[in-house]
Amino acid sequence: MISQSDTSIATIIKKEKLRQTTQLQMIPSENYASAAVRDAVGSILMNKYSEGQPNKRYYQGMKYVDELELLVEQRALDLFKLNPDEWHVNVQPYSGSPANAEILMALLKPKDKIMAMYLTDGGHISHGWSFKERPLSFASKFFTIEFYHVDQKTKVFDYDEIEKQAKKAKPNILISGGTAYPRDINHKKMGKIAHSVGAYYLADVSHEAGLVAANVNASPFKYADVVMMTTHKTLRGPRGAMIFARKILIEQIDKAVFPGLQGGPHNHTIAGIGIALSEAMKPEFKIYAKQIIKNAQTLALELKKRGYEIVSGGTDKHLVLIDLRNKDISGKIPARALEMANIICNFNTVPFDSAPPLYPSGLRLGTPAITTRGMKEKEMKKIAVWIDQVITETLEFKLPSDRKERSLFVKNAMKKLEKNKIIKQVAREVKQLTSKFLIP
Ligand code: DSN
Repeated sequence: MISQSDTSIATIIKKEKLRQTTQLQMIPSENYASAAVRDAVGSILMNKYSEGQPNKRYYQGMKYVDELELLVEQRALDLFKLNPDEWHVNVQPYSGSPANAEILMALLKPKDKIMAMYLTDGGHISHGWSFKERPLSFASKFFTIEFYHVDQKTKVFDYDEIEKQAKKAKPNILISGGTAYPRDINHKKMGKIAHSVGAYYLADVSHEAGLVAANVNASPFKYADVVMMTTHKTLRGPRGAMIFARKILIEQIDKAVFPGLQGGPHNHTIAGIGIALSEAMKPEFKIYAKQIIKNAQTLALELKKRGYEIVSGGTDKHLVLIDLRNKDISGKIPARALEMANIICNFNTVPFDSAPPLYPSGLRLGTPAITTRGMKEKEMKKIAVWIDQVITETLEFKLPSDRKERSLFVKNAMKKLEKNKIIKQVAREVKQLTSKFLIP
């Protein structure tokens, strides 16, 4: 028992548990895994090394871990209704960024070209981000990157434009997916574009994995060569990832995972993934996934009614991106003020954002975790009112144009906002609401 063996760590865990219980967790990539998933991740499976693939290992003592990994692979294929003659899955990746690096290492040669979603249009760092010419990810360091963009007006992808760009750029791989694109992706078109220029199509559905599993977001499997997903977001499992690949590619993928970029698989995590996959097969999960979307759409609509600009005008999934440029404020101070009010979200860049990533113009909100607690449209309406009340209190704090003054300015603004009576009142009301909705 940690509470007896290490009171320092036990106390931190207790405090974090209280925080997760009493605040609204609205970061779209976060969720609450079930107690069964957490049991598996804390189990004795973590004691075992198992480099290699089931029945092809470099260690002895593999009988039960082989059985486990084969079972979890089978569940992954079953959940997404995949034919094992066409698809295989590797359940060993430690998380999303390593999984993406593994896919690139498997399928590309150094300097080959990746075409991916631009970061501020909702893309992901691991698809090849550079900042001020400095490569910030494995992908941008070793490959050539070309980005595609959302339409300037609709903030939605224009697939005809992507096609034209792909014809010119001739990428070796086309990637969709990321962290902040609120719309469903047209995988059919993306697959067609990729294959018309001889590229692989990688669908990174990390964010919407649970929504795809429940059939409420588009499935990429018919059109993609490789599908990557993390397991801890809408899929509600432990932190980890899975790479699904067409049979012809799986040997390269497996080799890139081990020995390419990883050592021993985290067997305890694989067991947790297996439990999450079986939970996602239940009818209740489909209801949950539908409610995630209804909640996000209600939230978007209620915020829109209050004068907030919602990127792309709404959402098809679990996330809502507010563009605060019409309020002339950065997302940084509102995100911190919302934390004071017990609402946890994150500041985020928005399409065509000229502000720097540390002081971007948006706020990103998500509904997976609060939907797990059982909240519905009624609560979303309340939450939208609170978010509006808190952001309104921050409107006077416009960031100074001199970048060097910004950090001190934010510090001083937060000192003032700490005493704000409306924010304190919202914090109390949020606490009251959260006390009625248990966490697993
Ligand atoms: N950091 C995750 C997110 O918040 O979307 C993606 O890697």
